[in-house]
Amino acid sequence: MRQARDVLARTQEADGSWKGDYSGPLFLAPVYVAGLYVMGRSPDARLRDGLVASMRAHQNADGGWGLDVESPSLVFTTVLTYVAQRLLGVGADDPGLLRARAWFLPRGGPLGSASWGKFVLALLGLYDYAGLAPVPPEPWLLPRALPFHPSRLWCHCRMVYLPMGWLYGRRARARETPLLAELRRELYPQPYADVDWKAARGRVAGTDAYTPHGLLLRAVHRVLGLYERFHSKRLRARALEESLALIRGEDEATHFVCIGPINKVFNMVVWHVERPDGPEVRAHLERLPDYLQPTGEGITFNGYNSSQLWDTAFAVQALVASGATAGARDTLERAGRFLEAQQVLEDSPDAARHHRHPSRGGWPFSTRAHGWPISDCTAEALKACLLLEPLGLNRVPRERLEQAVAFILSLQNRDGGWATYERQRGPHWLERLNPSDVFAGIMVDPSYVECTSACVQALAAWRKAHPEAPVDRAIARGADFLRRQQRPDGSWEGAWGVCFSYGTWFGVTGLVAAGAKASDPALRRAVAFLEAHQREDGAWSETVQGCRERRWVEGRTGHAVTTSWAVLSLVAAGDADSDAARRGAAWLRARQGPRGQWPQEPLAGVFNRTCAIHYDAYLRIFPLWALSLMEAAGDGLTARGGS
Ligand code: LAN
Repeated sequence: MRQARDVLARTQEADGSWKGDYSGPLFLAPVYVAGLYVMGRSPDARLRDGLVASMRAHQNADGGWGLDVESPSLVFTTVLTYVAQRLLGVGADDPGLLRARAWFLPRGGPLGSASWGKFVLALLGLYDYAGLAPVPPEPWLLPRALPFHPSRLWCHCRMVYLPMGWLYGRRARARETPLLAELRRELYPQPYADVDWKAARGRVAGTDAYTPHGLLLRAVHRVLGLYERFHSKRLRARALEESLALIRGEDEATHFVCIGPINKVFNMVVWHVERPDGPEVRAHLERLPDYLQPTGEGITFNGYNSSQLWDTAFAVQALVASGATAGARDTLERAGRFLEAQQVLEDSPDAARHHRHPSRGGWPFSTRAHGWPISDCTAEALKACLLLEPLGLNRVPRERLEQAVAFILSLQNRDGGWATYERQRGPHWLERLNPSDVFAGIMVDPSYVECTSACVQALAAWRKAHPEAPVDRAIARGADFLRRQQRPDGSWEGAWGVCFSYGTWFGVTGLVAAGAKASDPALRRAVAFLEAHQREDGAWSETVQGCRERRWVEGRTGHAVTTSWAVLSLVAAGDADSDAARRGAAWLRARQGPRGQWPQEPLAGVFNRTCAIHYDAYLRIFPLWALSLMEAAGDGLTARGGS
């Protein structure tokens, strides 16, 4: 534990945060490269070499690229990565690219790609707009009260389709170059002029079709296709204007960071088309490096501008659990300053106009500049502050903690749970209109076990410090939601971490925070579930394939992060002295390397059920946390004298 604590202390940034690698998805860097190319720009030599090296490092044995660094090949990412490398100057005769072509040509090339890939290719002039399922900007002009108004979509989804709609409405397209003409010859199994674009609209290769298009979506696409043929120019102009105003609002509210990597690039391209070299383009370019991530293999594009706040809030909780000794005090002090500096202190400008929920008091996932606070990030930060308070290290004043509580309360859904950034706005059936092919659960922001548990825990911690706080009902409703979400086998399915071990950790800790006793049948069922999945060697192990298949899928070896979540769940459920918990802790100790680190293992994060993402700091945080709680619970096996 001392060594693990030293590792955390050593890897803290000067600003008090932990800033781990947040890469993993493989569709982000190619979109970035394509965006730059549309803007007539290219990265400098160092960046170019880093990007190419990283892409090469993640090519699968079959010649393709996966949705993320661990997934099997998709046409979407394979074609985009091929194009990105060509745009970065790699020759068509490059052995890696030859293998890629051999993989994607039999699958139809761009014609088999998931929809976002086709869109990016259309921007480059490598795919005809007639071959896209329509994404017109007009829906933004519909009455807000309609259940399918775009403002009701999950914020990540609507922020991607917002600039897409604008670019689609303008049929924006890169200036033609000889390289693009070559690419049109390289990408397709048939001559470009012979492609049947209308037939290409609904086509998608089996590898890319995770979320099939149902009847409803196909009907909507037919209607939109008709509209596209006969649309009014005036209405289009108004819709473009409205979209641009909302794009500007997003840019300003996020200081040009944008909510995520995709809308960051698309918004930047929008401004390039609207006002080349204008102030918006310059502001966007300045914030681009925020997303770049150097890795052991090269340089890539992160899934967010960072995961700093999230990692820091967890690191504080692990360090406090490990006993805030003199050594950890400085570390915690700096972390406390970081938490203080990242709270969002004001609502975003003209919030209602831009369909934004009030932000004041919340914490974001990354940094304050990002400007989009999240329910569970606020909850974890609040928990961390409340742990720092008795140590004299919390720097957030009482009034601002109250604002955080109010922010959390304002986000509770009618079903008692919490979604991510906003209250649930759209009906569940909206999910049937998901046109992404490769993602699930992108249309609606419903209540999640993780967000709900974190909010319940934070409110319970707040109530402990301030027994008069009016949060009882919110906690009880949250706990009810958690109980309803438990599966018959005793587990909870996680949405943002891999997978049932992650969800179950939140399910258990949420119920316990709300007052569930160790004898509670829900907790007993959860314990039984975890025990049933413990390996011979005492570890637990889950892979992202389990998120895709929605069942427990074991990896080849035990995973320290999975094992930590299981041990943390057992301790919370009152089973710290069980055989299962002891064997789990013993495995964790044996797995720790000589310098206090746990060896790299498969990615532990996920989004939208299919894409894995790297939470670099988890390996430094969760084993320490789990061992600390075991030690505190009196596990005779831990090296007591040494900590
Ligand atoms: C994230 C990162 C943080 C994450 C937690 C706070 C951990 C979670 O508890 C709630 C959901 C949230 C906020 C989350 C949602 C999906 C995100 C934004 C990401 C995984 C980071 C990247 C991903 C985003 C959607 C990637 C871009 C791709 C699209 C499909 C738009």
